[in-house]
Amino acid sequence: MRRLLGAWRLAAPVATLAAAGCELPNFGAPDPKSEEGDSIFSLWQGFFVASIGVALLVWGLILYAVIRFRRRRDDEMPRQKPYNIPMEVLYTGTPIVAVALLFAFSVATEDEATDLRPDPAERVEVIGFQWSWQFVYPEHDVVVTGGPGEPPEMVLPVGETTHLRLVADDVNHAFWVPDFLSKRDLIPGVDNEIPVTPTETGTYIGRCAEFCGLDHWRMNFTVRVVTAEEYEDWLAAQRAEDGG
Ligand SMILES: [Cu+2]
Repeated sequence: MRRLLGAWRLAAPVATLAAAGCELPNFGAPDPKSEEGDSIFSLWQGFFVASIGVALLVWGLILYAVIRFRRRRDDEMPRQKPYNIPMEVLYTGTPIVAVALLFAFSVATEDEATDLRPDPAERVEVIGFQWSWQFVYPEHDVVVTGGPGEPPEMVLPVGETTHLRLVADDVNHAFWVPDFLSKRDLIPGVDNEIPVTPTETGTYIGRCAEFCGLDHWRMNFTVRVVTAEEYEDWLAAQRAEDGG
């Protein structure tokens, strides 16, 4: 799988060269702000380039058939050829190969983007409830709790891998930070955990992406990515606030 992924990475520059030296566009995706998002972003670009290739091939063949085999005289009956085995093998085999390749790249990317390390720098427990979030930092005795319409803020250190353990308190929710390009459900009774390694400081919007009841739309939060120093300061301030 890793080797396949390497081939995929190689495919991107090749496609770039083909596009006359200009960089591949985002194709509608936001610029990824995490390492996990980077690999998903490459997959998205690869899929888009592949789909453009397929579209050009299909439209080209349609256009060719329409022009080449058009009726030229009123009384003319086109040649009716029932079988063309090589052609049938080709148009059955090509989509199967294309789908298998896209599937393999998807699995490889998913493996990479969801790989849980044995020793993450930080761990945060994310608890979703109707209709907000609670972020628990078990190693630092820090708890951040939001309420409907009062989006809580998760603070993460830049460049470090944090494991987010996703726990649902009542019904299904989904943890989604669009700029990280990844999303995972919170399901009661299911242990879900995702890694996130933010690559840029800043504040990012987060949402619940699973319709979880009447006030689902108010279930927002923010993720603030800060430097290691700011992170320590924030933890200390939170602890002081909780203690007092
Ligand atoms: Cu929800």
